[in-house]
Amino acid sequence: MILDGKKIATEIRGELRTQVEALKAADKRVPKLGIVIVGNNPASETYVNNKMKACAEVGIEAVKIAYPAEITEQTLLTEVHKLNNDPSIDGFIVQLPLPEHISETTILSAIDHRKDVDGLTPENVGRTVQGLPSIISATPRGIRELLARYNIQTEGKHVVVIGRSNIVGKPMAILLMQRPYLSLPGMSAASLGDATVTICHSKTRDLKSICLTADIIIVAAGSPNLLTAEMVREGATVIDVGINRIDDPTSPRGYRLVGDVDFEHVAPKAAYITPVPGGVGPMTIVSLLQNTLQAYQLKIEE
Ligand code: NAD
Ligand code: L34
Repeated sequence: MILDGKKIATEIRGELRTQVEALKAADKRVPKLGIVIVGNNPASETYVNNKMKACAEVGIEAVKIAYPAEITEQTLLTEVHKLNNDPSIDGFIVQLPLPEHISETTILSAIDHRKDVDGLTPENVGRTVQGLPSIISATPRGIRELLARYNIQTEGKHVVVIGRSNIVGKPMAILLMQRPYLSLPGMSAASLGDATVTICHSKTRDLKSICLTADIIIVAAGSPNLLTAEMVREGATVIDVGINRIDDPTSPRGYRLVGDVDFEHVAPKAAYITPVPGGVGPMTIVSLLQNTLQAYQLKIEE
């Protein structure tokens, strides 16, 4: 069965829209998101445009703050401080990757954790690890929501996460191994967590044997066809996070998108599988909107 992230994300946007409408009806201001983008990476531009569109649909105000690739780290830091101190902004993100001469750690660490709607600051990551209320990074939050909405339980399951990035692999593994007391506003009630998690990466030996013992495989490596049919147990659930552009002169854009999974051969064996596009990507975007509403609600409670 296909896990239809596009459809679920549309449903959640509908729910968010209702919540924003209720704010308007009560004469409250609407949440406002800032999106910082540096340079002109075409993939980043697509993602940021998708984020702006989703905000508009839901009624969240969004501002795009674009800088040329040559911006210095110091100037970008000043911009981050401005957004931290701007009372009209509830949350903001700095779209990654940044140009080589700018340290992602330096920039992300400078974001006020209360406005860190990407959940990437050390404060939010640390709070997530300790099971404290936190803002959770959009992609892991979206994957958890997708599993929850399809009623896929994780308790006692063996989950294999391929990839150890700060944005996907690490926080995903933490969320799924956690005791499920961490319930967030807007989250489904389904008990998610309590899994036995194995994290694999580029130095892992015998990935195939490890994957064959998995009930759920989450692949976030950025490598087309990394997960093939002989690595997947019959009846497993497969979540494909990878987004890879493959040249394709027959396609109007000149490329097509594929994930990290050999979808054609894996899908017949999998109980559930996400497609690319239309799987995890749209869930990432809607999770950012949920995080923005969460930051807004916490701010007005202060
Ligand atoms: P990354 O690109 O920073 O790092 C890749 C990770 O995969 C590393 O930890 C590496 O150890 C591991 N890896 C690479 N090759 C491997 C192999 N052969 N075997 C085992 N492990 C291997 O990670 P990222 O930023 O999480 O991105 C991963 C992919 O997910 C990219 O394609 C990215 O575009 C995509 N992505 C998609 C979304 C979404 O919403 N759909 C969100 C974030 C990232
Ligand atoms: N700071 N940087 C920060 N936060 C993030 O959460 C991201 N990410 C990743 C890259 N850098 C980031 C995203 O937003 C990847 N990512 C992302 C967002 C949206 C989509 C994919 C990745 C998406 O919309 N995917 C569509 C297809 C898009 C297309 O046509 O290219 C899908 O259906 O998968």
